Amino acid sequence: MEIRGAGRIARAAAGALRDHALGLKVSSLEAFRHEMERAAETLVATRPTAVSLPNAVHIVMSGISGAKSVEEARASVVQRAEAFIRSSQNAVGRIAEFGARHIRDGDTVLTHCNSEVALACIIEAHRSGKDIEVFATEVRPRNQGLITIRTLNDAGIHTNFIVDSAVRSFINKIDLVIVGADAVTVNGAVVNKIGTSQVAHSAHEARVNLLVAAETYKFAPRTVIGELIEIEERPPGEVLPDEIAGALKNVTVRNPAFDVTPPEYVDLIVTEKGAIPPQMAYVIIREHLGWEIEEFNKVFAINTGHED
Ligand code: RI2
Repeated sequence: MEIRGAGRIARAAAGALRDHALGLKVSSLEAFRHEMERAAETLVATRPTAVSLPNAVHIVMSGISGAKSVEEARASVVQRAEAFIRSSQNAVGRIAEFGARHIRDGDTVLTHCNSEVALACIIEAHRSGKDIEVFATEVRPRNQGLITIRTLNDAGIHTNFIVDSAVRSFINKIDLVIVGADAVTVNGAVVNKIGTSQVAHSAHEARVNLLVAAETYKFAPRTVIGELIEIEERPPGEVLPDEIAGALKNVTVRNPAFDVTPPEYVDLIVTEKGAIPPQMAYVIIREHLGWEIEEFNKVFAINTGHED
């Protein structure tokens, strides 16, 4: 939780692999591959939901198998990691540009949690001279809304800070909801911070459009073969102090960190390749993430132990 936001997590993982590759003192290619794979597994295991993390690791590691020497493998990791970090930063800029076009002068925008790329859209709209107002939620239990309101405050954008349960009370004042994503599945469902699906439900009921700002590496390739996104459940102490919960013998505190918003509640997903309806998520996975169906089969074979 020291690094927050699916994009920053992905960039941090790419940077960690690069640094690890640069520091590895091994003589055989086999040992280099083994050490890098171990590092990749450690990184992927840190957060189960944000698919940007395994996607970034996959992109950085994908040159190792074809390398003929340690130096070639090392150079490939470094080059791919740096290219990923650069393209990830560029993606935020492009999405901000595309997303801002959907925000009109005079709009009131609601956002939930702290998404670098959703905020970039809002800040870009403000920067281009549009007069906008924002409602930002608190985001229990980790209060990421505080980071959001500080960023918006520093950008000079008038912001209303509300508790999560107040969304429906204010939804009729809202023109557009913009959120980020930790993962987008092949059917266009959006996995994002817990509470997003309630926000989306309120917006849908009130006929308020919901826009998701998500880089293409947040789309989840393995959902094509039916794999589900694991929802991280965090320690109950984040919700209720252990000394209080411990005294309540019949109470269980549950703390899922993410939820799933169905595609019917999503109007548009803005990626760096352009804005798409959620139904087009498969095209992003197939054409922009570079995952071939053979690769799904390979992953599937590893997971099940079957060869076909
Ligand atoms: P960006 C965050 O997860 C939030 O759920 C946010 O909406 C999403 O990642 C995308 O964030 P966490 O890391 O990549 O706070 O747009 O658990 O910054």
